Amino acid sequence: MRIIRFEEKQSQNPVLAAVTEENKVYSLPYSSFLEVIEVAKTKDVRPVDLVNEIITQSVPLTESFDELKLLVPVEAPEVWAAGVTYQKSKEARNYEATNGKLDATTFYDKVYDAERPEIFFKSTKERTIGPSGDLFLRSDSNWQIPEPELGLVLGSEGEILGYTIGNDMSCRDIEGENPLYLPQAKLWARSCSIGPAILLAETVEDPYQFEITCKIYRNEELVVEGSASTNQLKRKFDELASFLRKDNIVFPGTVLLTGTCIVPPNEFTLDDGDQIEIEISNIGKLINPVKSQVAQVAK
Ligand code: DO4
Ligand code: MG
Repeated sequence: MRIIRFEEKQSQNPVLAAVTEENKVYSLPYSSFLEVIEVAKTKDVRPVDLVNEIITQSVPLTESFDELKLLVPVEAPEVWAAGVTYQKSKEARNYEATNGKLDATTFYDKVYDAERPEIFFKSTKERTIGPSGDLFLRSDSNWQIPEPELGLVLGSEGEILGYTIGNDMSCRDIEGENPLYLPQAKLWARSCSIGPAILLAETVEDPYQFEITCKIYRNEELVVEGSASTNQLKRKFDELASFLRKDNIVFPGTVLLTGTCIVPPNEFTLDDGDQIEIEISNIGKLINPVKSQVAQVAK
């Protein structure tokens, strides 16, 4: 069972809805994903049971899922991200930090094996965009890529309420130049997208079996394609969430991205007009066009 938000055509108001496995869409009498969680808690039922009860008493929308103008499924007050949680990411970070001339152990090797994971601040509600929104390129970077990641939607205790898709856009040149530049390599306006749906946690049998694919199109031609599975993750999701929670405040609806396992070829950089498609099994496809602010000003 998935939860989405979409913009109602006439009123342009956001509507919360549930999407069944058959792709049928039912609007829900709540204003947000977090309200579903709250009401379920009050009634002492699982969120999926609450949603199923509503669905059995209502009719699906006449519009199909593909016709809806989707919004972020949750207005995450904060987005955090874990890094170097997959072998592939460790290799890519070592490449950019050493210009491909790795000859010693790096701090990326160390963090991959350390007890404490890398967790960094990625985005806020105001900087995060949803399905179909434009992702911006940074104007002072010449080497930018998407990072397709599974996102955990967390409650205030750091508990995993659901799963979504996230794009941790990154500047490999800034990150590789100096690790102290990480916040600038990761965080700028519209450098993070999430969506299109939240898959309720209690409906997922094994979160280490998600298949992730990423496709990048340029002038409608497929220029990058990669796939991976969450079974390649070095850590556990609860472990990542518990480190975020340690001595910290976790605002309900916070999204924790869990690291990238797909890296485009080293010679690739994103360009104005590219389209990024990230798909995760049972969650959906997060599609975003890419815009260079420099190219927009020059036009
Ligand atoms: O240390 C850099 C961040 C790595 C990252 O974002 C990832 O592995 O996904
Ligand atoms: Mg990342």
